Amino acid sequence: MDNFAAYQATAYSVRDRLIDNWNSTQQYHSSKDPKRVYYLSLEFLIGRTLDNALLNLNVKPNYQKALTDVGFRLEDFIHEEVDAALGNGGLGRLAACFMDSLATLDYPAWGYGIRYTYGIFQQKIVDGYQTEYPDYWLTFGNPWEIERLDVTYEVNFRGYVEKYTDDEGVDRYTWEGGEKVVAVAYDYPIPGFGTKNCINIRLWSSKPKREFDFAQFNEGNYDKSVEEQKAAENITSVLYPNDNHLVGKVLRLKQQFFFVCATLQDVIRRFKKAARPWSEFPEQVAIQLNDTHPTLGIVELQRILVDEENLSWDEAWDIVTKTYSYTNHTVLPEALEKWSVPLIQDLLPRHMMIIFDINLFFLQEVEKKFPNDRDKLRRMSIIQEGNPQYVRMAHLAAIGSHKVNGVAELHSELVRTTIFSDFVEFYGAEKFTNVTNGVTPRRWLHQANPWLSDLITQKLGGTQWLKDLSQLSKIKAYATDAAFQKAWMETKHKNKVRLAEYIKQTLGISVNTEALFDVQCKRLHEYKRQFMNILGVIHRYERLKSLSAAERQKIVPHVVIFSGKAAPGYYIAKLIIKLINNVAEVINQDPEISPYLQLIFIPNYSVSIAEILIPASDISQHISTAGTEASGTSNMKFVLNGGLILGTVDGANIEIGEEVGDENIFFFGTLTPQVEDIRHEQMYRSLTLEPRLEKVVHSIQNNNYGDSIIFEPLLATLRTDYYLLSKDFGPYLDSMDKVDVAFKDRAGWAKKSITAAASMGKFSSDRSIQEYALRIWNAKPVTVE
Ligand code: 26W
Repeated sequence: MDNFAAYQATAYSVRDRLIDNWNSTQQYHSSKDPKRVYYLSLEFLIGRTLDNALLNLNVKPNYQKALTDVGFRLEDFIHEEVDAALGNGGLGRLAACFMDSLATLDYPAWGYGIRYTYGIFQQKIVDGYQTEYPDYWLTFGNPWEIERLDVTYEVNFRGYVEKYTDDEGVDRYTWEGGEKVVAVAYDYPIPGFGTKNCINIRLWSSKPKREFDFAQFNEGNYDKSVEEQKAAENITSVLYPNDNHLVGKVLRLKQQFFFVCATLQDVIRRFKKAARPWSEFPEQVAIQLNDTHPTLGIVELQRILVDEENLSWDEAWDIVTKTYSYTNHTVLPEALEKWSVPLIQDLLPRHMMIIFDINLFFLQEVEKKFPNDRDKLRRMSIIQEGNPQYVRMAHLAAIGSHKVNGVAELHSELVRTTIFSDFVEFYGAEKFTNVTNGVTPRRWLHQANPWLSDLITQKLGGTQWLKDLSQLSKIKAYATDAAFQKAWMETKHKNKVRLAEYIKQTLGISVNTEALFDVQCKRLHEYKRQFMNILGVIHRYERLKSLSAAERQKIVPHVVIFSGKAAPGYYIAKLIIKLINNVAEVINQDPEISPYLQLIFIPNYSVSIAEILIPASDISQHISTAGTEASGTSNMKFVLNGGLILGTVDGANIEIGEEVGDENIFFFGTLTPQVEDIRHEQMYRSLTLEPRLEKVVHSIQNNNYGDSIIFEPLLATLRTDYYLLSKDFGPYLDSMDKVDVAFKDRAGWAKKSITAAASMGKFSSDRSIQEYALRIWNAKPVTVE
């Protein structure tokens, strides 16, 4: 039996245990019929399951022993599992962390999403450039899903609307005709840590209604006979690889409707098992929209209640708005979803009518409250006027929900004061709230960093901290204890060695594990400023070159590591990857400098790579232009693993700073309120670059890092410098120097690392989920007996 077979055998055995708990949980919930929480997300970035399931079920040692008895080692084959990578980045991974917390905290919750045949593309680097390959993750089957051929629903597209008058003389509409496809459920059991509760992520896959058009086939039209089948399967084929950038493709809109339509039928079927009146629906059901992507669910529920269940418009709308709540994850204008009216009209004619009605009734209320303010009506309308008109999904989501939340304090404030300022005035401030993101300590410490997890468990005398992360603060008492510092830094070193082995294996480069490991891994985006980081690396390299051998000895050696994918159509982001790789080529082949500086781009960033990278970092960079990164969640994972942050005053960095204390985080850069003013200034005078930046740019233009002509479009972005690289470059380099000074003091660094990690209790996703449950869902835990 080879490693892959051993993995599969183990996985199928663990799957049986999961299914046991999952069945008990479902039965228990059915008997109690509590209020359910439904988390609707177009993305779930789960990663691997085997290790996570073994740890959450608390059976890892038993499995290890049993495997040893038959001549296998778990560590040898655990990496055989392919990641479930059904997400782009932060939003998708947050959904996965939330499912772990919902299960662990005993909530009767469901995740709903799409079972994409192809997850996020695989990235390979060819000649320094990103190239994309399909992520066909289901080739060898998937032990972690249960195909539910017994759970299927029809989903309709196109067709037409018919009007009739009901017995009470009310105008009613029905959606007729159209093209039907079938949604098939695939269930993913999600075990809680230290509980029997095992919840479910239900992912939908599209299938044709009829496998085959026999009439066409018999007439010899073989292509035509399978056309319908292919079109139906296409809907759930591929995850759209754009993060924080809208690309308005029809197929994406089809995915969104397909998903919410199947989900609502499933939710309503469960609700109808008990013969409750519709008015009780919001007491039994809370639906959370993970960004605007599932917003059509608001319209679809209204349609079902009015057209199919014959409720009055007002009764229905009351139920809808009490049921839904919406999380905003970005205020970047290019990421706010808009769909053209003709497109929706064609695909979902009845829904387009309902959106117009929702808008009409809403604007009537606005007009009542703020009479004669045409401009306000125009700004607040769901419909953006123009040719064509557009539907603003964020407005629809906010109007159709009882709560709207941002994902970190600063971001929620920006939500209130920028994109929804008129809405705050209209609804009152209470509708707009904050729930700061969190991460699950089970995956991001216990699983990813077993050495550190064991050390903490030893010190705290048990694993209770994994269910109550605030208990971590007890290790602050040992922050200056020399023996504890030593043990702590030894785990960091082991993790650096583990990462170095991975780098050696995949890239053939040996990195210096005594160096400071400086990591930036996240989606490539101009607002995240990987460009500023690589320009800083060039600056460091050229300064090292200018030093004498003796002077170099005093410099803290750095291993700089980048990882991340660029959206395939995002040209500038792809150029940044190319520049990083070109610079790496020069630095790593310079034997004079390599002892002091190495530069690594790890291809194909994924959850599994993050699990190796994060525990190994000394410093990680979270350097977005202030006001652009809604929260960030990897920042939390790094600090939880004893890494420190070099970051801007943005997103959750700010709250991390509040918890760990100013001396344990390296902040720099322009503050949010100044960003707009600086942009404005920069528009009216031609920009002179910060001198050290200017020098670096010249060096690139002098072809020191390959033929510079390919980088022209990238360098040109510095002329308008929308993301303020030039403004922040000096302070950025200066705080990097402060990092180096701090790193030289080994005991001082250990103290910072321990204190910072011990201060991270707030950033457990358990805390986030408890806030949602209490303040948004009004849902209570149910202990499965
Ligand atoms: C329609 C195109 C599109 C696709 C994805 C627009 C926006 C998105 C996501 C909302 C982008 C995203 O993942 N946002 C990230 O959400 C994380 C979880 O809240 C935050 O931590 C990140 O700061 C935010 O960028």
